[in-house]
Amino acid sequence: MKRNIVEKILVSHLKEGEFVKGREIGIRIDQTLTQDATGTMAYLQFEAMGLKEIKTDLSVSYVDHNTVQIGFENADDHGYLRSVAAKYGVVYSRPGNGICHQVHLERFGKPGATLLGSDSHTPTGGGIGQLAIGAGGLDVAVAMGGGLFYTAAPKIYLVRLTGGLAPWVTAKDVALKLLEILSTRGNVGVMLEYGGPGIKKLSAPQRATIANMGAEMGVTCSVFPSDSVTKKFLKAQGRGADWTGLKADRGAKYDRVIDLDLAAIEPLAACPHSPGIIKKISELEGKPVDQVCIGSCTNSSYKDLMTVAEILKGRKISPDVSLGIAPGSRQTLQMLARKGALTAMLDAGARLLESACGFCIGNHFSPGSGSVSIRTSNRNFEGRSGTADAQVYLTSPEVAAVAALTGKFTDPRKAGIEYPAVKEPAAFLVDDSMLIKPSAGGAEVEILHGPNIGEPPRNVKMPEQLNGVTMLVVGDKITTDHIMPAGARLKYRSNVPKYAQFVFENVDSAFSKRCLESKAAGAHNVIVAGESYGQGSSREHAAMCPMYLGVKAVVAKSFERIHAANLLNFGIAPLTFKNPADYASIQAGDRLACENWRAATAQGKPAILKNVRTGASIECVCDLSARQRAILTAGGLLNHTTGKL
Ligand code: MIC
Ligand code: SF4
Repeated sequence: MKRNIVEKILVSHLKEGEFVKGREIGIRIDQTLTQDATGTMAYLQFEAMGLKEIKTDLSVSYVDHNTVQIGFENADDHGYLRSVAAKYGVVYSRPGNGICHQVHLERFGKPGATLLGSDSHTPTGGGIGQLAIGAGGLDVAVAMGGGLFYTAAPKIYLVRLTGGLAPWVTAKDVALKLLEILSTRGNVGVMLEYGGPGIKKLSAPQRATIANMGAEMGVTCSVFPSDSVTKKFLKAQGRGADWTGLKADRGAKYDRVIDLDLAAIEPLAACPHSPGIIKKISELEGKPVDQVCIGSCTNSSYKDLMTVAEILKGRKISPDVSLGIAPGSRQTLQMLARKGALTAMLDAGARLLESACGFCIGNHFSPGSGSVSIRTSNRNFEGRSGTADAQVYLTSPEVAAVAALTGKFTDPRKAGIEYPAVKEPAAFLVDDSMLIKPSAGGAEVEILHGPNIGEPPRNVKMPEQLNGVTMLVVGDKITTDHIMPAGARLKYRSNVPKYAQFVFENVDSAFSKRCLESKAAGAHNVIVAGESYGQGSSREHAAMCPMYLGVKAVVAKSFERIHAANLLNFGIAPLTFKNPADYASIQAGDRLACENWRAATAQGKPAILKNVRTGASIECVCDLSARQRAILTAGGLLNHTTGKL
């Protein structure tokens, strides 16, 4: 049988189910990654399930999100993560070592292997032919304990690239172009595979940039073939032995083919407030810019930042612009330092930021009120930068660097700057001293629990009947940043009762209090939403904290993949309207009752919600596998899995 790359990897890891499109399959996970903001809960849940050691080939715990360390909470989390890693056999990447996806690509990713990460941009690893998937922390904890990862056998689209990129046009522009084609919704259950003659001209980090932003399209993952380009990259990382070739069989089938001529792409930008609102830079030309941030897991590899340094070299940034640069990894930073590139950046007026997520998650470097910020990251959701009314645009590092010089959106092809011819290095600087490998005697390690680190909350079994009250009605494309803000609130990730105070903080600041009162009165809280609920991050707190607030169901027109899985993992039913027009008939405060609630969800039957105010019966679908229904009725995956692995 002729197989494409995605099928080859899935089939070679298949442990449960039949490989039939749309059916649930269980696959073995070879590698996992966690980052600190999702990691503390993932390891607390790992412990709560009674697991004693990891069963994967490799698990790595990165510290990259919460590194600002205002107060004791972040450093306490780092201490917990470091001790728990030593105890259970996990590699610990110290704060300062870089952003998980960039470091994993450099030091650990392997073509043909599966990687599950508690971060939505885990698919970055697809740049070197890894089947890399983002998931909630609890799914990652289960995979670390040897449990399977379940997903629907996907629809597989081929993106066939032809031609080559013109000077000043970059991998970021390819990702933005694909966002224009595929948009940020409607791609649940899709895995992207890249092919065609155009890929030969894309380096491994360029491919990783493209794979990274598949997360914004809502696809499960994006995979490139593993070829001579991949081999060269791994060799340059001193990891030639990790290479294996991987390509689609001639004549392999796809559900859809998207043809893209690289030569026809222009420098692009995603405009406020969605990665899917794409314009040409030439259309934005002249618009004043207040802030430029270069970095993040999308665009801060060695070549990205060397190119930025070359653009800045011998020039000064505009007096009206604040420029921050965060190299994606310590490897990149050390190489920039040795090459004198940091000098060029600092001389131009750049502010050097830590090798971490930082500005991307609104953890610092928030722009001024109403100001325009150009960022090389992957998400520009409203308020994510930490400034509610900032206008955030996403571009390539090249466009960002030129704008920092001119103080306005500038088509880089017309800026009078020669395109810097930076090459990928033949050998990267390899210094793994900030990766702490577990040693023997883990059982003796004492786990450090700071006062901000609580127990993971457990849900109760699904109630027999739903005594629902609509706590909130929201529209389309609600992101997990709307549901569970990060930024300044990020430090409460290990303290659910505290973090739960901020659920929907920027949408309806009374939400949390109202939910707790309603829960105390014995009601079951319900959220009603439009299309594509739960876009963006993998943060399971966007389900865990609503669970803590007594939310039992979210009724939406449609859901995004990771968030729907997280809702289920915490015993919240992700229901879709049979008739989307019913959405408009529900108001905040409406009582939604369902008599056969547990039976309906347990048996996969439609749930009929009776709106007590209008008398209408609203048919909702809960399209789940038998395994998922068992998780839901148990009140979530923690209850369902404890004692079973
Ligand atoms: C993000 O980019 O939104 C994050 C912060 O990396 C999240 C993870 C988190 O919320 O901790 C993600 O992408 O999954
Ligand atoms: Fe970090 Fe931003 Fe990447 Fe998320 S998207 S992992 S916050 S750099």
